[in-house]
Amino acid sequence: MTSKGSIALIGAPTDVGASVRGASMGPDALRVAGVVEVLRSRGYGVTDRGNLAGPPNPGQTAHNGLRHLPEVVAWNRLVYDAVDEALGRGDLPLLMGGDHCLAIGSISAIAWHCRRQGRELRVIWLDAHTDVNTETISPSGNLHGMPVACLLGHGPAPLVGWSGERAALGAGDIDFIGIRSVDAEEKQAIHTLGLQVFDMRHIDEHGMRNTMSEALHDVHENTHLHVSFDLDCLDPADAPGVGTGVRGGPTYREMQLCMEMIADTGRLGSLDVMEINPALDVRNRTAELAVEFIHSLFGASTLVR
Ligand code: Z70
Ligand code: MN
Ligand code: MN
Ligand code: MN
Repeated sequence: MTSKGSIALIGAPTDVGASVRGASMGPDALRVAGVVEVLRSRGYGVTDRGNLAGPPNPGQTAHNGLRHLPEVVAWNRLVYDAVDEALGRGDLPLLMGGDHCLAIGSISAIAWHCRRQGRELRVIWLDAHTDVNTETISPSGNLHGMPVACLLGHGPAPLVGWSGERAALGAGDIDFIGIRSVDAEEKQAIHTLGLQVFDMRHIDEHGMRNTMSEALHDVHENTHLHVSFDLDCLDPADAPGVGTGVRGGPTYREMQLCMEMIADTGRLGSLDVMEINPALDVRNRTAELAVEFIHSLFGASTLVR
C-alpha cells in the first residue's frame, strides 16, 4: 500500500490529573497492543517519538479546588510542544495518554495551527464524562474533569489561553458522544455554555448512526477533525482498564460504527487516546480494544480495502 501520510506517536505517561493512579502506564500498553503495527498496516508512515518526561505524581490533595496544578501545567506544556512540533513537521499527532487533562495541551496546539492555516477545528469528545468542570464547581479537584472547560476559556488561569486566544474552542466546535456521568453543577455549565451533548439516552433513542450524522453534519473539506477518545467512554464490561468506569456505555458495534463514520469523513487530523489504566486492566484488554478502534478510525473496514 502506498503511504497515506505520517503519524507521530507521542507518549505522555502521567496520571497527575486523575483520581486513580495507573493511567501513566497507558502509552506502553498501547505499544504492547500493537498500535504502531496496526497504523502501518493502514499504509501510514509511523514514527514513535517515545515518551515525554514530566514531573512525578506528588500524590497530594486539592489546593483551592485543584489537585496537582503545577504538575498538570508542566505535563501539558510538554504535550503542547510535542504536538506543535508534529504538526509543524506535517505529521498527524497521536497522543497516547496519560489522563485526560492532557487534552488541554494537545487541543490548544492543534487550535493554534488550525487558526494559522485558516482551517476550521472540530472536536469529537468520546467519553462517559463531559470534563467541563472548573475549580469552583468540581467535586474532586481532579484536572482530568476540567479540560473542556479550560479549552472553552473557563478553567484555572494557568491552563487557559494556550492557543493564543482565551478560548481554543467555541461551544459549537465540540460534540460529546457517550456521556452518562455529569456532576450536578457541571450540568448547569453545559446548559449555560450551550454544549451539544449526545448522551447515552440520545444514542439509545436515535442510534449511533443518526447521532454521528448529526455530530459530523458540519464537517467539510476545510475541517480539521480532532478525536479525543477517553477509553472510559466504552462499557467497563468491555474496557475494564480505566480509573472511573461507568456502566451503560456504547456497545462494541456502536463504537465501531462511530469510528467508521469519522473515518469516512476523511478529515481526521489528530487523535488523543486517553485514560487507559493497565493497573486495573485484564491482560491488556483495554489497550487491545483501543487499538482495534484506532484501526477503524484510520479507515479499516470489512469490505473496502
Ligand atoms: C468527575 C470529576 C472524570 C475521567 C473521571 C469525573 C471526571 N466528573 N474524567 N474520569 N476521565 O471529578 O470531575
Ligand atoms: Mn475524559
Ligand atoms: Mn471519562
Ligand atoms: Mn455540532
